[in-house]
Amino acid sequence: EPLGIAVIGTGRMGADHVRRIDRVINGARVTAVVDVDAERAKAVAAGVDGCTAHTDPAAAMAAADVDAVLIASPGPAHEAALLTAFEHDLPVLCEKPLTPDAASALRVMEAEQALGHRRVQVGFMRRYDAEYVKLKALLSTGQLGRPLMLHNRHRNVASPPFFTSSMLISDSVAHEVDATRWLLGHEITAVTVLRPTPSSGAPDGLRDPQFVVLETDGGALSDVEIFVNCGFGYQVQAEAVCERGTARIGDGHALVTHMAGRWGGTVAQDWTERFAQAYDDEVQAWVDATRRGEVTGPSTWDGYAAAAVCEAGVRALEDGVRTAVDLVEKPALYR
Ligand code: NAD
Ligand code: ISE
Repeated sequence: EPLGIAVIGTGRMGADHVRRIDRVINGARVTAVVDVDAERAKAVAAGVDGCTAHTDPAAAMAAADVDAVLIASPGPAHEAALLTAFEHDLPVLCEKPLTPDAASALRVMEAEQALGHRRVQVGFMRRYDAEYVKLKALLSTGQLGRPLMLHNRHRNVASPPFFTSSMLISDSVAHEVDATRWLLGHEITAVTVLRPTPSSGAPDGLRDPQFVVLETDGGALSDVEIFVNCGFGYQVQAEAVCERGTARIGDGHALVTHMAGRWGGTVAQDWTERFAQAYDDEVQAWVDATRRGEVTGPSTWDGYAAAAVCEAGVRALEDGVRTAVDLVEKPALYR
């Protein structure tokens, strides 16, 4: 029997995950979709055999053919959907961010602990990207020595109209926060945000780009250039500088052409293109683990830690000073 999944939120990511579950991955089918926009939910459901459309997440989660939940609504709606999923003791794949701030992430972590078992995989899909996986594997061998610094670049073509200066941190740099914690195996202890004069290509009032410096409890530094209106493409790069060498990913050199006196290649235009394989592998890994009765991948603890670092980052952006990150002690469930 394939796993019956309810997808909550059928916007850009949600609709793409519905397509992925329906056509790309094995062992699951979409049995329900939910959106506050009833017409959008109906339109997406119409394309999938046996899929019902809802406007209330609770109604979908109560349906007999729903075994698991994929949350792809906006971040502020995640907490309510997660708590409802816990009431039904359903496994969840929750798009990043787990929740928009540390207090709400803590409430989710406490509710999961009250269940007594892990139920959540957080959608930090870079952990499934082939290049990131290679970098992590190389660092783990110890051949390069201890990582000293990580340099990250994260560029989007253009930000959506609702994007605020703090979202550059909480929505975008959230990925580098998780990637840094995962690649280095360190917790982040402090955040500084430097703010160059905004690009004239950014919407009025948006602090874009920003330069973020993360300090870790292992004594490493991770810096992030976040530039969400770079205009030319979607680029995510990372370079680890270690005691005996460096390793770098994201140059996009898979195909290089030479023609008419020039050489070059193409730049991806958005995340659905750059991370297509990562999303497919992420959702397949979640379905496979769920069918085995296991929970793998980024945990609620990882979602909470990222939320706490991003919250400190937003304060650092506003105040212009280095801001320490205060994490609660890691609960036994996540050790
Ligand atoms: P979107 O605005 O395109 O879609 C969100 C959808 O959710 C809309 O259709 C909206 O009507 C619906 N919605 C709003 N409130 C709801 C609620 N309470 N219950 C049900 N539906 C609700 O946004 P998106 O770009 O698809 O982002 C969705 C999530 O995916 C966010 O958490 C975002 O951070 C995340 N995301 C992740 C990646 C990634 O690379 N992993 C990329 C983009 C977005
Ligand atoms: C978006 O929500 C994502 O998660 C993308 O991966 C990221 O590149 C973008 O900046 C975010 O807004």
